Amino acid sequence: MTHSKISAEKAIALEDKYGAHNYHPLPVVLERGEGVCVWDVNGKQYFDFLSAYSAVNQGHCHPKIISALVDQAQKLSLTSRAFYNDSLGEYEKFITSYFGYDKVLPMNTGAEGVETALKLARKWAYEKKQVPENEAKIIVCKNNFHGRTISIVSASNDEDARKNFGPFTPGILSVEYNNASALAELLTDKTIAAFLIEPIQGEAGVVVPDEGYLKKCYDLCKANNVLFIADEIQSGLGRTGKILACDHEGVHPDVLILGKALSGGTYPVAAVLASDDVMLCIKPGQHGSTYGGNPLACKVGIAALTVLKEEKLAENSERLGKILLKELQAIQSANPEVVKLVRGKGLWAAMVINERNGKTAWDVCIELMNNGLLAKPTHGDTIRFAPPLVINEEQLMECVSIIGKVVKLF
Ligand code: IF1
Repeated sequence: MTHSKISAEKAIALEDKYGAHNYHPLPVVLERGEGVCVWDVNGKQYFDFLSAYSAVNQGHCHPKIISALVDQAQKLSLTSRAFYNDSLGEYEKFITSYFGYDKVLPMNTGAEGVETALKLARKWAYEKKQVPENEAKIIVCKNNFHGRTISIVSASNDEDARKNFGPFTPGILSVEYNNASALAELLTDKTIAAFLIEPIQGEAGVVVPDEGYLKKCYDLCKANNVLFIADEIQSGLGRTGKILACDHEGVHPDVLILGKALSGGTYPVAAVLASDDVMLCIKPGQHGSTYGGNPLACKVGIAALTVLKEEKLAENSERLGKILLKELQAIQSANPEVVKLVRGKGLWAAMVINERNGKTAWDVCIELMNNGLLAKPTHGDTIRFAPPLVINEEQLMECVSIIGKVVKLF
């Protein structure tokens, strides 16, 4: 395998000089990915334990997804929705039967999917629930992460996400996560349109709610004629050991938002699924996007979802996720001064680091990188682990031993 021409230093310098400084990446410059692994410009191999924030659940450059992308790219990539095309209807039928919904509204990024769901909820509130115009409210959970647009950060309580981005979108209330009675109190307000929730909070640090919490919230929403909207952009598509995190509690969201691994990390593909009663509130000309539902996205989406089922990736996530959590718990109990706690579901875990002697979760991630494993901290002290769901037990155990070895260095 020939290595890239550009040096790591040069690549970093170019980004620093010509790119917005909206990220602080780990100092590693990647040039190739395959399955669970990525390689940097010097040919060093790493286990990818972030999976591009769960967009690469099917593994890097999955051959079936790539060939779907390449084949379609050589035929027809984009028509816009001004015209029909031969791929969209097939994809819409495929994905709606895959998840059990009447209709899908295809978008591109996750944030667009969330914004679409917010617009659908408001439209439904006015046209079906008879909420007085401009009075519809949407409840979100504290410590959520749903994307970076103005309306989405209006729903955030993260200072970094909000500071100096005001004024904010009105009509958004927040409720404590994992507290169904707090939600019940808010739901008595007849102007509530929807409750938007991450079944497991990703950015907050893989926060798994109590058993039964999701079902309680769903039932409360049903009892109050409020739409239950699940943002499964990160928790979905096998990550937690089921196809959807809501499946652990048998909850079928009124509105389901997908993204990230919906394309296996090859192309921005997002989707909002709902019943006719909700979806048909939006009429021609009231919502859309240039790339939404393009032929490339459709073919890639079908391939990515097919791989998920054919390769039983959710089942693999369930089985190996149990091993991962057990092993991380063993590392925690052997190093309580370094690791405060671990939590997770399926192949999605978080390790909260005790910051001491000036050493932080960032330093642990640098050491993990030096030892061939890539992960990144969130909110300072929490390291998220999310390998591609194609990982096998041998690779997982190799990664666990890297984590154990590195934790001992702190
Ligand atoms: C970044 C975080 C994760 C998401 C959920 C919607 C979106 C995301 C549950 C929006 C996106 C990404 C965004 C990316 C890093 C990553 C992230 F750190 F930002 F918060 F995963 F936790 N709902 N999450 O997780 O989807 O528009 O990005 O396609 O912005 O830094 P998107």
